[in-house]
Amino acid sequence: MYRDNDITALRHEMLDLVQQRLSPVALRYGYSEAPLEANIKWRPQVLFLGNYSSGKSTLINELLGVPIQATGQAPTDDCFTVITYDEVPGPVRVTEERDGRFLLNDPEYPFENLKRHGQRFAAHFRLKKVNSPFLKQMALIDTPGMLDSVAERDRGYNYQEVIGDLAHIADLVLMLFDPHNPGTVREVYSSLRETLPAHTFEDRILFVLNRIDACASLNDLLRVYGTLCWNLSQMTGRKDIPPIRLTYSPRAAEEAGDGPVRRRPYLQYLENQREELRRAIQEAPRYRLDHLAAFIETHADRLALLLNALVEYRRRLRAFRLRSLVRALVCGVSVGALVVGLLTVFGVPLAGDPVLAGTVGGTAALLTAAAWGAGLHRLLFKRFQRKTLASLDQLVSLDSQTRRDTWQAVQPLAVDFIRRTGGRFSLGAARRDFECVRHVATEGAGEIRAALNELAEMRPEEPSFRPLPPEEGSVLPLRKASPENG
Ligand SMILES: Nc1nc2c(ncn2[C@@H]2O[C@H](COP(=O)(O)OP(=O)(O)OP(=O)(O)O)[C@@H](O)[C@H]2O)c(=O)[nH]1
Ligand SMILES: [Mg+2]
Repeated sequence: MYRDNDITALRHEMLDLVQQRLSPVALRYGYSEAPLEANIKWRPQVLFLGNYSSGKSTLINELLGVPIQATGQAPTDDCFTVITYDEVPGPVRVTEERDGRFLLNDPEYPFENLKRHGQRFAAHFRLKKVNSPFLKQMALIDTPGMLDSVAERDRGYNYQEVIGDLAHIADLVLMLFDPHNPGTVREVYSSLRETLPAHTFEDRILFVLNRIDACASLNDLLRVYGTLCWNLSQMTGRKDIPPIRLTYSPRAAEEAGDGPVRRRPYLQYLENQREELRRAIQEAPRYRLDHLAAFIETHADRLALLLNALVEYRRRLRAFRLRSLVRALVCGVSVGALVVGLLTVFGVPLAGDPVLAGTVGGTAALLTAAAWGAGLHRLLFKRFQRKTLASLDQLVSLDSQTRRDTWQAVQPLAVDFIRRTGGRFSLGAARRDFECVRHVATEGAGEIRAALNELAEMRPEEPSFRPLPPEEGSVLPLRKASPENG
């Protein structure tokens, strides 16, 4: 409980940091069109994927303690269902249901980006609120089972893109298989081969071989397990075999026959890893913290490098303008003096009249400077701009592979911003913004990692760090462990 409270408090502090320090800068310099926190501000999410009838909905019902999702042997449910918590007293039940249009348009939810999948998808997207204690810290997303026989157009929306978008914001992705289809379904192949690697990280995916009670014998199970491992290695391209949880639902198995253990004696030698799976799912809020920390580090680093380049560009532009002004003045004064000299040579009696000489020379100087500004300066500015944009890499130091990778992500944004503004942005403000995001990227990231380490050392039931006033200059209002907690 204490630990849960800490996890929630730390999550809010990290979100505040993104909202207050990173987002305004990101919006100001064209780094992002929407506030950065839009996709991460909601609760931790667990995405359930897998082939049809692999037992996704049965597992969800089991976790929640109520049969709120339809289950059945054939492909049963063709909807994406977001299941979230509702603080309503009484027996556990669905307390509210909303359709896809609501979910896609309400800014409280992080699904606005999915609007692009169109009306057909919206009709297959829905929200269920349930007052199950399991949902207090997270939301679950049930998905339509993956199939062999459909083409994208049969579904009416791009299924792979939808699960890609959902996987992108999920903290944990469960991929369920069953003995009838151990990695042999076409849509599973596409999602593991292409979609998931492009939208999430390997360590966020949990593989589950479910319904193992459906195997006829231990030999049969070993054959299924071997097939799944082989298929996974083909699909993921990994040399090692990822851990695969072996599970079954005792209740569904009981309903399917005359008792799984009696029917399948080998099951008594195998641990049903259902409980382990439940514990892994319950860790989703902690995974969310890791993901938020990585999110903050990545974006703070990128923004810092972007601003570093913009500040350097703006400094060079200021120097260029100064040089140009000096040239205009020197040129103006020279032309003014030349005009006075020439008029004197050609017999105009200016020497005796210093006021007239000054007026003529000054006017000539001013006209020359104005002509410089309107003509030559513009030409030179275009050249400066062209040369600087072509060699933008020289504005920042790229002394490590990490910085080179970061630069690759922000270089087009820097070019775009400079082109769009024509260099008309405040150097002072850019410097202040740079210092702000650099502070987050260094001190802030360090504080977050320290807090996460502290949290990782705590046992779930242990009372946690007590709120202390934030330290002077600290980025997060983070707390140190009190001495009693060790
Ligand atoms: N024997 C056995 N049957 C199971 C198990 N888990 C689920 N089932 C049954 O398998 C069938 C399919 O389960 P669902 O939970 O509907 O599967 P799903 O993955 O949600 O299927 P779709 O929604 O169609 O993709 C149902 O009849 C369940 O009762 C299990 O561990 N063992
Ligand atoms: Mg289902």
